[in-house]
Amino acid sequence: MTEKKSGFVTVVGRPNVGKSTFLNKVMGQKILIESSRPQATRNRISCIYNDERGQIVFLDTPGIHKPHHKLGQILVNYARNSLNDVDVIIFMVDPQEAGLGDKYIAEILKDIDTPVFICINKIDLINRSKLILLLNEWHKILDYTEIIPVSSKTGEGLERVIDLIFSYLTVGPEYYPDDMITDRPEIFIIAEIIREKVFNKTKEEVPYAVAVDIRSFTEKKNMLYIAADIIVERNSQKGIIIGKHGSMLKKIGQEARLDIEDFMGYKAYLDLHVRHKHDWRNKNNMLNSLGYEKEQK
Ligand SMILES: Nc1nc2c(ncn2[C@@H]2O[C@H](COP(=O)(O)OP(=O)(O)OP(=O)(O)O)[C@@H](O)[C@H]2O)c(=O)[nH]1
Ligand SMILES: [Mg+2]
Repeated sequence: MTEKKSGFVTVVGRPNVGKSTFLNKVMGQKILIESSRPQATRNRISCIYNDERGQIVFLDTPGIHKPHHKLGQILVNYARNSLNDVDVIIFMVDPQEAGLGDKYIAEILKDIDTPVFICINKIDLINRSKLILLLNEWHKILDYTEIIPVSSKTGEGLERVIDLIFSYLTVGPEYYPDDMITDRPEIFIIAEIIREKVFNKTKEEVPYAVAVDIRSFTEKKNMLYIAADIIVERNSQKGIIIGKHGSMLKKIGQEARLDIEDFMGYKAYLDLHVRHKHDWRNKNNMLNSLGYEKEQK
């Protein structure tokens, strides 16, 4: 029997280029929050991919952007720190001319020795001649190891990415049991499912002002009982999330429950409350208690 390979691969890029969608498609299962709005991902989350060749531990990261509050600074550091101690870096871009944000990330990557794969995502949205222009453009911007056009929507190019990653990995141990799909506990994923529904149903500042805190989680006779707080930054945001006669909160709850049942394979009962914690995104103690911890550089 040939020995199995293993390694770590981080996925970085500007917000909204499709990093989380890419990993959900690779995993064949929805684990990570996806949104048409930028800055959806707020943590570094491992997704553990296994096949007969071995194990790849992928890290999903928050989009790299110019931060405007303490939470933003923490998130950008999660992404930047993920560049250390990985075997391959996937730099994901969208199929537009490279902007300032892309060039900023490219500059950071120039100083790093790890192999960099540029994945041009969303190629389902462009034609071949545009793709050729983009390939030429990236060739001038960064001395990458591989460049791979992909569509995380259709799955095009994803197998090639996995094949190429394995070609850069060496024989190594299984870092996680092969039935584990993420390093995060179930309650973290459940909180993310609820946050995704709020994030995608609200507008302007509200999606960014929301965090989810699971208050209790019990399992009785094949049924899950989950109580969660949706935390907002300002009192006025409470009414927006609750909606007229509670209609918005009800919709959030219904959609989240279905996804939670899908993920957990159990029927679930979800009890949601909206609470106000003033300016939580700028307060260290609240950021810590919600699990957004400052990392050493
Ligand atoms: N057409 C098309 N849309 C895509 C593709 N991949 C992702 N998207 C869409 O792009 C948007 C952003 O996707 P996400 O996966 O949330 O992006 P992200 O890079 O994780 O964003 P942040 O977490 O904010 O950094 C969503 O609306 C996705 O449905 C693709 O290959 N084709
Ligand atoms: Mg994301």
